[in-house]
Amino acid sequence: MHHSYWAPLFTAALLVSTAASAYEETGVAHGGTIRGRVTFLGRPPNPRATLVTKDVTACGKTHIDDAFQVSKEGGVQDVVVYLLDVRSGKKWTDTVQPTLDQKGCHYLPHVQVVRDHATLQVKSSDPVLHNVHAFLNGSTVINMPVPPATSLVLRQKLDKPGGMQLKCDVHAFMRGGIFVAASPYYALTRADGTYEILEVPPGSYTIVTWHEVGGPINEPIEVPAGGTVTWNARVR
Ligand SMILES: [Cu+2]
Repeated sequence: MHHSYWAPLFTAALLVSTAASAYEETGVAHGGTIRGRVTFLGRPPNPRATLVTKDVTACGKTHIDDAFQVSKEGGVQDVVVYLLDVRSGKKWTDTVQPTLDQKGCHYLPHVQVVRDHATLQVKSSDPVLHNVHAFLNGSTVINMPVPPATSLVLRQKLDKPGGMQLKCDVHAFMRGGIFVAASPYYALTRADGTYEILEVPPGSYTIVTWHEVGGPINEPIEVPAGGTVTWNARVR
């Protein structure tokens, strides 16, 4: 019988696709909102200046450390606030072709969130060699030299969810971050540290922060149907 021969194969394929469990856009009824503000815990550090000894024409003579962007009122910019393990809900609204540029020996944007399985376009606006060295939990996941050719666009598929720290091996002071999101339930804090996550299916979640050097924070949160919940965090 053909059926009994093929059935185990189909079952195996089904198990594999279930285990991968990609995010599903199902729509949301009576979604809730999470909003709040991330502030610096304690006294914000004075931005460190590094003396540049190489490629000064492109990089400038000093490089101001841009890991922590803290506003006068203590708000921290570029913190990713996200919900853990959300399998279905609202539609993705992120850009399909995220870009990482290298300009004046800075990664631009300094921190960005991209959707899982997106293809990152890597380019350089500088006349010097750069390198995109990305670490996820301390391990190298990308190590890509970027030659000084402004028309060149390199492509890198991103398929490991989580926050990656970026570092240029040519200019050790060049740092940045890319967060690969497994669901669209994330926000990147604004200059004043505020953020909001919309259209959350009502229920219990774990809310998490990721910052290129600070945190992380991890807490339970309850999102009411059609309502708003405030969640503030302090990072350092
Ligand atoms: Cu560089």
